[in-house]
Amino acid sequence: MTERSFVMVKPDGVYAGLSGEILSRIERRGLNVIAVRKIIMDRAVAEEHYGEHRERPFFGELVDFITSGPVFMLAVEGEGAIVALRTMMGPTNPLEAPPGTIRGDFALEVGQNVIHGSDSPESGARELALHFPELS
Ligand code: D4T
Repeated sequence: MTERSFVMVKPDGVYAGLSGEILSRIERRGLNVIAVRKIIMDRAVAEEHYGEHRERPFFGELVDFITSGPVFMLAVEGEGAIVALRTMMGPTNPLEAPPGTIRGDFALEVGQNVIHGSDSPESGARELALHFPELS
């Protein structure tokens, strides 16, 4: 089934110069990148994006981190895009991520794990409406 995902290279990944590498991996997988934007995310938008984690102890640090520098945001579409991207990213904790995955190749810490990708079609729709409203 054709799905849409919101993907974001986080500030650590942008700082490390990984935006092009990650865009390239997504394109070479055969997924369709339908929009891109590089911005520093507003704090209010970041709090909305991570709303499900509002009560978690790491919420403040998470929002501080994601607004600490530019992020490279992508709207991605394709067959099974959600699962395809999640498997390319690897698990949230990079120490559990196998080599060949983005986190397994480029990250070590859960708090600086280089990339975000929507975890379900519903999250994809919510996150794309938040960050790429022009696609709605
Ligand atoms: P994102 O949303 O960034 O793609 O991450 P995941 O979907 O893989 O993981 P998540 O929603 O469980 O976590 C969101 C974000 O919070 C950071 N985090 C997470 C953290 O700093 N400490 C923690 O203990 C956890 C669980 C990492 C990703």
